[in-house]
Amino acid sequence: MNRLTISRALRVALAGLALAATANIARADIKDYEFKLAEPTVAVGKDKAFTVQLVNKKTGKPVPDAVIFATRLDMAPDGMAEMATKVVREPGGEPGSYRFKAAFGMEGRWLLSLGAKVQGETGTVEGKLVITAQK
Ligand SMILES: [Cu+2]
Repeated sequence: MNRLTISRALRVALAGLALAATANIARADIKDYEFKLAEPTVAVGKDKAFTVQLVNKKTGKPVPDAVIFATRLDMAPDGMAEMATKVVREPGGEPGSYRFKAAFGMEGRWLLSLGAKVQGETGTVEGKLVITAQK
C-alpha cells in the first residue's frame, strides 16, 4: 500500500465508525424501558384503580403514547397463581402514566404482567410488578 491508499482506507474506516455511532444514538433499545407502579398498594375490593408508569431508564423520563396492555394479574407471589382477576384499561392519566382497573378480591400480593409497544421501537417491553392489596 502506498501512502495515498492507506489514507483512503483510513478515511473509509472512519466514515464507517461515524455511521455506526450515529446508528447507536438513534436506536434506543427496547430494554431501556421499564414499568413502575405509581403506588405499590391498592385497596381490597372491586373496581380498584391503579396506575402504571412507563419510563425510559436512560433519561428517567416518562414515555407517552405507548400501547400498553396487561396480560395477567394473579396472586402468584402469595402462592396462588391460579387466583387471577380481569384487568381493564382506563382512559386518562398523565402522559407516560397508564391507568387500569381490577377487582382485588383478597388481601396480599398480586403479580401484574405487562407488555408495551413504544413508538418508534421494535419489540415489546415486558415487565412484572407486584401490587399489594390491603384493607
Ligand atoms: Cu388469593
